[in-house]
Order: sequence, then structure tokens, then C-alpha cells
Amino acid sequence: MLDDLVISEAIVKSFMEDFLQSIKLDVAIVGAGPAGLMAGYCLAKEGKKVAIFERKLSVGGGMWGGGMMFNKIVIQEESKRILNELGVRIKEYKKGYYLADSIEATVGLAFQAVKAGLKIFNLISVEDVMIRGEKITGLVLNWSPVQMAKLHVDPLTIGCKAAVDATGHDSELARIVEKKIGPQLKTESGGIMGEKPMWAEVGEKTIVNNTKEVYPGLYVAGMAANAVFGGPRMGPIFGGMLLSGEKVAKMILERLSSRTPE
Ligand code: 48H
Repeated sequence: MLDDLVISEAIVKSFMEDFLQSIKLDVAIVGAGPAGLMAGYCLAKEGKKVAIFERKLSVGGGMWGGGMMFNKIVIQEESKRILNELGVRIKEYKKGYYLADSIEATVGLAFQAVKAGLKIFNLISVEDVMIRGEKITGLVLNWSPVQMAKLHVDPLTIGCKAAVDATGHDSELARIVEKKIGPQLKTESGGIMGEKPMWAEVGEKTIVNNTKEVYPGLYVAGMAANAVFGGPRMGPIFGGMLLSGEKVAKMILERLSSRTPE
């Protein structure tokens, strides 16, 4: 016989345990698109305490929709090995161009990341940051439905040693920092440089170069990296997002293992 109250109790208790476990994180990632999920996968594999906060009900960001809702994605030679590792099937289209099913790529990445130990909190929006001693030390969270309904409900906070802005084109975390403390980002202008017009070849290269620490304790990955540092968009090619997620994880792992983590 099933007891409805046991079902409710199981869900609430288990969620609270997960949330309490995430009050102090090694790494907090904002945005569960391909870059954020890849970063979370790589960090979790290395045993870091890492969680993603995602505004929407679903994870995957812009990867589900392929190009203009044709649900295929293209990846290039350099990122083939990542989809192979995740167990996502790819097919060569022409030399240097590989195709994957966007649904398979999205669920494959999310599944492997969660299995590796990444905790994903969906339906939570990051609306502010905590800064202490000129360093990001935490994130300010609220339920997305609270924001959507414009309810006057105060947020909660979590702490982290490093935060990743993987919020895509809007680069929301970097934008919040710029708005709150002025143009103190590690960009040419100190502010957000803005995304440039479509150019896959350049966009895919710069996205990896632009994956950096943009303010002490705050890293940008994926589309947010090009938005912040002024690189072009690249359309429905997703290798750069995966490589950017992998790079940001590597940079953070090095920082966390160094003797004087800032
Ligand atoms: C919680 C938030 C918040 C917030 C946003 O857009 P994404 O898929 O981002 P990337 O960088 O992993 O991938 C970019 C890719 O999807 C893309 O758009 C490409 C390749 N475009 C090329 C082109 O030419 O257009 O995912 C970002 C995620 C989304 O799921 C948002 O809901 C989430 O971040 N998010 N979550 N709190 N404040 N802001």
C-alpha cells in the first residue's frame, strides 16, 4: 500500500539534504547549458563539491534546439573526443565536420555529469553575488517562479570558492558584478565588451581563449565568455561550448589545488 505522506516526506527530506550539502561549495556554476554542464562534469569527476543553479525547468540551455529548431548540432575535430567520452554518437558529415543529435548530446552530457557527482538545482535563478575583500564568495538565489511572478520574497545565499558564469549570451553574473561595483572586470574596458556578429571560425577559437577569470573568484565560460570579452557568436556549432566548459574546470582545479587559493 502506498502512503501519499511518505512520498511527500521522502521528496522534501531528500531535497533539503541536497540543498544543505550545497550551502558551502567548492564551485558554484550558474546556467546548465552545454558549457556549464561540461564544467560541472569535469569538476565532479575530480571530486569537487560542485552544483549548478539553473533558472529553467529543463537543463541543456540552447543545445536542444540545434540550428533554428532543426535538432542536430555540428561539432569539430577538437571536440570529437568529448562526445566519444560521454557516449554520444557522432557521424562524420564532411572532413572536419561532425553531426550529433541535439537531444542525445544534451541528455548524454547531463546524465554523465549527474552520474559523476554534479548536483543540479533547476528552477533556481541567481540574482546577485556576495563580494568580500574584492572577491566573489557566494551567490544569491531565489526560486525562478518568485522572479516570474514578481513576488517580493527575499533570497537565500550559498558560499563558493569559485563561481562560473555560464549563463550564455546574457552573461548575467558578470553583468551583475559590473552593475553593482562598476567597471572592474578584467576586460579591456573594465566592463562587458559585448558579443560580435556571427563568425563560426573565429567565434569557436575565441570562446576558448576568452574562458577566463573575469573578476577574482568569477570565471566566464561558454557564450558568456565571448559576450564579456567581445568575441563573435558562432551559430549551432557546439564544440567550443564543451571545450570552454572543460577549460574553465581545469583552470579552477589548478587554482583550488594551488597553495594560496585567492
Ligand atoms: C540561473 C541562468 C541565469 C541565472 C541564465 O545559453 P546556454 O546554452 O549557454 P552556453 O554558453 O552553455 O551555450 C551557448 C549555446 O547554447 C548558444 O546559445 C550558442 C552556441 N549560440 C550561438 C549563436 O550564434 O547564437 O545556457 C545558459 C543557461 C540557460 O539554461 C539559462 O536558463 C541559464 O543559463 N541562466 N540560470 N540564474 N541568472 N541566467
